Amino acid sequence: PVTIHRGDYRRPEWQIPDIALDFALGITMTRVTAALSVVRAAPAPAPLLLRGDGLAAAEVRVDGAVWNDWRMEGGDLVIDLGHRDAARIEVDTLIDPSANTQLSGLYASNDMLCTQCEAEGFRRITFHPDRPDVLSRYRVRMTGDKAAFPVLLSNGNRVATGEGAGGTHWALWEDPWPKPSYLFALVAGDLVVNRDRFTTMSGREVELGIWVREGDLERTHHAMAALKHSMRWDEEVYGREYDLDLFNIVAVSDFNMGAMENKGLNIFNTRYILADPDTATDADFDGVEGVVAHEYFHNWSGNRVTCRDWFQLSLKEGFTVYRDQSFSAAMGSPAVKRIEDVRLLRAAQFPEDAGPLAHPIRPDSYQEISNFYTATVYNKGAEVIRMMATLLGAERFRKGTDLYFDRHDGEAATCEDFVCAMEEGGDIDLGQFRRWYEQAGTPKLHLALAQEGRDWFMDVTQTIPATPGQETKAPMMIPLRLAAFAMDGSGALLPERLATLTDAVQRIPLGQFAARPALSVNRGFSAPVIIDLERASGELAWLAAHDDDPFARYEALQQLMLDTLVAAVSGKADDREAVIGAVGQTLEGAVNDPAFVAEAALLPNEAFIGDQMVTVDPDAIRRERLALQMAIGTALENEWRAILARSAPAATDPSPEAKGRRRLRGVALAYLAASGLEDVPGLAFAIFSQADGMTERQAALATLAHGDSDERTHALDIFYQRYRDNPLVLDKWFQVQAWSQRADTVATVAELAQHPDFTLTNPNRVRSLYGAFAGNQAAFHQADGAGYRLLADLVIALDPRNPQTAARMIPPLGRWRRFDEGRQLLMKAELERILAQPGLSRDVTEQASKSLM
Ligand code: DPP
Ligand code: ZN
Repeated sequence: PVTIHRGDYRRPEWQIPDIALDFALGITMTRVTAALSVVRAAPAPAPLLLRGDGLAAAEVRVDGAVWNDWRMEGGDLVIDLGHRDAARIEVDTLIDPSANTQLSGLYASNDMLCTQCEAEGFRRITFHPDRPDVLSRYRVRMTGDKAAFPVLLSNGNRVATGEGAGGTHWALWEDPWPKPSYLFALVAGDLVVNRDRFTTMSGREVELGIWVREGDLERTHHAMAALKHSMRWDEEVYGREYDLDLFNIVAVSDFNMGAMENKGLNIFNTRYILADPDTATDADFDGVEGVVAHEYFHNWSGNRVTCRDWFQLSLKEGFTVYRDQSFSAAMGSPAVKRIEDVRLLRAAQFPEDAGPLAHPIRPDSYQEISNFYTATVYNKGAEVIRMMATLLGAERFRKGTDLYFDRHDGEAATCEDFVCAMEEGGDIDLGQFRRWYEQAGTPKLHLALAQEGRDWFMDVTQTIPATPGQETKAPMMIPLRLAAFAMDGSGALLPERLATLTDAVQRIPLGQFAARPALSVNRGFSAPVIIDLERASGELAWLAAHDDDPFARYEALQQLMLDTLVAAVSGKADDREAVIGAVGQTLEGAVNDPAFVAEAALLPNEAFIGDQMVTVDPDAIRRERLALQMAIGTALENEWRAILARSAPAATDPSPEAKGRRRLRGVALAYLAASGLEDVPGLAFAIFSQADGMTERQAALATLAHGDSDERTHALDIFYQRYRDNPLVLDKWFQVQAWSQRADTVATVAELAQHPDFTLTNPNRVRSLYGAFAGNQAAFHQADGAGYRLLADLVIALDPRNPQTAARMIPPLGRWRRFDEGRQLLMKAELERILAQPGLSRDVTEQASKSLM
């Protein structure tokens, strides 16, 4: 496999100001005629290199005449244009969308044709440089059977339509904004539309459309509301206005990613568009809102200012995730949103940063760019933007983003360009801060309180673990929000301040106190680091009850739970009573802030407990976590029952308060179930049957799925019968079973893989079963290796069909170093078995071979 290096970047030798594409559409055969106006951009006479993947060129025409000076190099088309400085190149390609199981390029989903071009799918449609620093104006003509494809969509504005021969019709679309090929999109199908309008801040009338299959229309209203809120928010917070008369979204069932920000024609996984209270949980609703916003925000952070090369991916993704996180925080509860974001970071990114696939948010090399759409590039990338926003403050950060957008509008930019704009706009030196772009690994801050007379200090030692290719690291610039409290209740001894760490070892003065204060650090999770600070359980419990920063209260309680669980797992004395007391105290806020209480009362998940240990012991973690859950469930039984006794809010009530109450009811039910009380299956089944919406229904079903009651079987049957024709809900049926804490879950997952409704053709279905299973630590790491075998079998079966989705299933196997020797051997053997398959994709080869290193 060829490794591509960031340092090898060269400017394109040819630019392509204009492209005309003509599609004669058919499910099994589509003819694409591409006309590229090319202009030499470098002085030296270089041939024109057009990338192709699985394409054949029958004929090349230059300025209207047949041209013979071309050759194929691998899949690429190389045209020698001699000393010409400009030319019009025409090439025809024939593609079969129905055979495109990779879901990259032009493919068929149900009876619809659609595209996915990021990162390198455009070369599967026609020959093209297919690099993001070649920007063109597109003119797209599509012709297709009117009955099969009544709706014909592409980027930009529809400028003409007409009827053709033999029951065909055509549409001509023009996108006035130059864009890279990865933002090209086309959709043809039998679709219905939810129409709306939006008036931008300067008075532009924009026609909005969400296109779905007949029958799905009623489930598009939440997405539409989210779109309009996003458009307004981007105007108000970033001064960014929409720039076309049309904004279309299409929902597609078979989709590798969550969604795609194609200019003026976003294409979405149905999962992030369709939602109503009967079929979608509150979390699903939030997912729709967040992803609609994310893709919309890309119109500026990604489309108007795009990436120079794929090493800069975090330029658009990290920034856009930060933007969608801020948006969702503003739409709901900022504290709860921050907790959710941090939980995701710790679940997905910290393990990546600590494993064989660790890479900086701006990687230095790759073999297959699809493998770098990672939690590091996206979520750590967002944390890096957030730290700059923290260092600059809101006003100067806005100056920085204004400068960035103004200076680079219409350009393909770099992460360095972004940092420069922050430095100039924010009037700050970010020299050392740039290491966040260069160094992988999660920094660890070892903290200790020190005292000299009445003066107190915080001594900080910063270390960053070695990661592949980076043995030694230099200290990072880290913004750390902190405060200190007197535990006697006399209040804040040190009101919140921002300390900026720059050195490996550093002493931060805190002020003068009579006694040791309770330290509240990394408030709001101001930096994506691991804090190592010895604190007594009494101090943590005090902070969990009294800290004035909600995130810090959550953290204190989580730390208390973690300390207790880690002690129990290692057979040391634990402080269960302190945890029960602190959870009980937290529950006193259940009425006023149910959403926060629900988050805070949840025990850390099994994987995160494992991350605290030298060697992960999945069975002991499962056992001790269940034991603690049972103890909390039993000790606070009355409180949990009281929460459930209050009437449930109507499922149609989307207010943060109602969402919080539903969430807390789910947590209460889970605690009662863990306590093993006899009436709980009946209670869960009653909630399941009487629920007027999916949030409660799924929570009850998931709780039942852990047990072995008759109610479990019954509820699973009812759920299946009721929703078997709704693929997104059926995904949940697979998912709750794969999440189950039952001892036979590996066998169940193997059985479900043979279920008539399981299919490898739909990525959502694959993720709902195997993705959920790989996240079920005790089941996946079953000591006999059956879980590993199951996942490896999937990768091997899926790779020939869909390498992108197959490769995403590898990282759980790559965590072998964290486990005992027996499991290590079993995990490595499966990685080796995968690598031994003939004809393995570049995607899976890269992930599996790096995972073994
Ligand atoms: N679909 C991906 C995203 O929006 C790729 N751009 O993040
Ligand atoms: Zn994105």
